Amino acid sequence: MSFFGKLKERLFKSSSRLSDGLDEIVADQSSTAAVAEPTPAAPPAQAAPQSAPAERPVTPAAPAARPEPVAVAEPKPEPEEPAAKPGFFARLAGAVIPEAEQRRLVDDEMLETLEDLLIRADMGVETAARVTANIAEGRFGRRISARELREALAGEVARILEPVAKPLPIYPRRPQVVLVVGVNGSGKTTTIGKLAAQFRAAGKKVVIAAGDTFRAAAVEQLQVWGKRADVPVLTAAQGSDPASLAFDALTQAQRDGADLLLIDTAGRLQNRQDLMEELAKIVRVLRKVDPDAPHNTLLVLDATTGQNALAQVEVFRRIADVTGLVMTKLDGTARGGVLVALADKFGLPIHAIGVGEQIDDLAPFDPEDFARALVGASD
Ligand SMILES: Nc1nc2c(ncn2[C@@H]2O[C@H](COP(=O)(O)OP(=O)(O)OP(=O)(O)O)[C@@H](O)[C@H]2O)c(=O)[nH]1
Ligand SMILES: [Mg+2]
Repeated sequence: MSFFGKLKERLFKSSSRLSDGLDEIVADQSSTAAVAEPTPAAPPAQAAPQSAPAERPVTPAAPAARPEPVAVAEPKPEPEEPAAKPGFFARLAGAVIPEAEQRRLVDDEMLETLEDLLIRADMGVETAARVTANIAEGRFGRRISARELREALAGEVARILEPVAKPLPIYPRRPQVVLVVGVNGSGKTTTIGKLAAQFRAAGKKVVIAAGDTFRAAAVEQLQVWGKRADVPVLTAAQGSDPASLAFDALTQAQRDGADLLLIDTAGRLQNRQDLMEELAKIVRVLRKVDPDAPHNTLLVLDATTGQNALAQVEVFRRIADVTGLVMTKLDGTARGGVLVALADKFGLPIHAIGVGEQIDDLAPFDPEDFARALVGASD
């Protein structure tokens, strides 16, 4: 399967939520404004078409016996309106009438529904408003199909993501020190294992430092990944100072002529001041060996935390001078839109995304593929 296919399949929850929502917006002809105007003659003025004539559904009466499409893994968010409304039948009709035939007037009501949908997809209030305004531009007062809406949205999302999609840069300087930070369980250790395997496969000499000295299990977990990736894992006694392990690891990596040193750290909640100070200490100690280290500080974010990811970026950026993001667990969450909010708000590079627990489930971040997968657009 192409990576796009895999991404789309993995992002199923996010894209099905958004995609279904887009279909519903267009199929919902209950609005008085959703009138069949023969041609999109209306000027793109922001004045709402108050004088819109009475409702005239575009779609013929639906064969109501048709079941709803089944490809929905979770309850659809239906906040505003009761189910038994003209839009409901229009939606049923959507199952039999080709998508291209259904069009919906882009008016204030439609745009408001779209904005709500984007907020529910975790894009954040500001980003959702901006995206909606951009979609309105040049389309207001015109009639749009679900496919066109999906394409327009994919375009807007890709435009936001484009500037931040950057693979982890590799510098000529050796060893390049990559410090990996994040809250508990965000996927740091797994991401290190995946990165190690990929860089190893690309011919780099990689060393991992098991900087999470709190949990014995953390070291074992990293050793398993090290074995899978065929990369040595440097460890220290449980409970020992992670900064001193980082120091030793960098000295050894220099001695061994390693290309990359990946340093795992313990998960730390952003409100634990002591743990945050420990992180700052790791950085200070690394700089004693190499004033430019760490060359990259990756913040690993769990997509399932939704909007909380934004707060995590703010705190970690203050403490650890974050240079880039990795977002994990985009499979199995309906909150993939948070990545758009992150890109829009911080502009930090997004190096990779995690779409599963296996070694090859870390992919470079391709903005166009991601945008299309997120909104459920076709390949
Ligand atoms: N579905 C899915 N699971 C993931 C992904 N990345 C990590 N995980 C899982 O998330 C859980 C936590 O991952 P870890 O890598 O241990 O997270 P961590 O940040 O090192 O956790 P702590 O060291 O406890 O702070 C594990 O069960 C991983 O298998 C991903 O992209 N998709
Ligand atoms: Mg860990």
